[in-house]
Amino acid sequence: MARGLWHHPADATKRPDAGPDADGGQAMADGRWAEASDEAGSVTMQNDVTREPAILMQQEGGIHRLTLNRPQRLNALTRAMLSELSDRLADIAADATARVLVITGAGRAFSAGQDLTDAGAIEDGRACRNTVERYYNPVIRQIHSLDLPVIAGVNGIAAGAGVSLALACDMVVAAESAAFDIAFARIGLIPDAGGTHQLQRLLGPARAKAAAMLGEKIAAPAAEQLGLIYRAVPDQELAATVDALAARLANAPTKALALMKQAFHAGDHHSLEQQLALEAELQSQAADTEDFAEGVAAFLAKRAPGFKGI
Ligand code: T3D
Repeated sequence: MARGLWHHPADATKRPDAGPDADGGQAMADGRWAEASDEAGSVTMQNDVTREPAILMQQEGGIHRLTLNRPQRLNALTRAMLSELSDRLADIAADATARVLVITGAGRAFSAGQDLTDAGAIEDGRACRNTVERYYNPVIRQIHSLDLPVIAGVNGIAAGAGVSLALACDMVVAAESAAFDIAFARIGLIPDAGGTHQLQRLLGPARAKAAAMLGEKIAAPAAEQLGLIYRAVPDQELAATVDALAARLANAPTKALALMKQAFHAGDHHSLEQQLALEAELQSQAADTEDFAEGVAAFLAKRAPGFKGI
């Protein structure tokens, strides 16, 4: 695996326009992030005393990496961060060279979910609806519809919407010491950002309802056993495991993977007949790619394929 993708966030490539001076933000003395919102609830990107962006973006060899970067708050999600995340996801969607995306967290957490101090985000039902509809749902839809595989590298605790964010990804690999904290009930909310959808689909309704209603914290090894995530690995192996997966996927037939993703998502609500029809359509698209021609040619020539993602 090429170096760099698991470097300390401070090493990451930074957008020159993401700093506090670029958007009028104010660093707060205690290191928290300041935010500014207009009457309609829109939020401008701000910064903290580290003067780093809330979302770090790195790219190398078709592998994109987004790091939630607010470790002093366990990467709790503000509307500013979600806006930034949405912008970065749009950048990746527009990048024809992108082959795989890794999402992870800086510090000891993946994400503690909604920042409960984000003024204006959760005051009442109206604010919550606005936060969910304008900030969370677009990000979940973007990950869902991204035409490439998305890996969540869950480096530590994921709580509330942090769980939903991880589960929106195509493959979740977690450090063994990480946990998935279905925290919503503890503060009187329901799982959102696709949480009810993913938990029910992955755990089954009986287990999902109990986990949500009891506010269970599911340790990563148990999450793997339950089928909630792909793999739990020893903490010291997380970086290498995610890097190896990303490298492998970056050399895979990306278009076929994107079509698979589409088929699996549709399979959530399709009958067998609908799914058979969809598979026929998507297979015809896969068969028209250069990578399919390369895959067959490589097989017949008894050599490794060189997929280009086209
Ligand atoms: O509008 C909407 O509907 C919004 C959408 C909501 C979806 C949600 O995500 S609701 C769920 C929100 N999340 C939570 O309720 C989890 C809250 N956090 C925790 O329960 C615990 O922090 C953890 C179990 C995640 C970790 O515990 P621990 O003991 O390892 O760490 P800690 O000491 O609690 O947290 C460290 C710091 O992070 C601490 O700050 P301090 O005291 O050092 O200044 C803590 O306040 C801060 N922090 C942790 N989570 C959040 C947070 N600050 C703001 N918001 C948080 N969610």
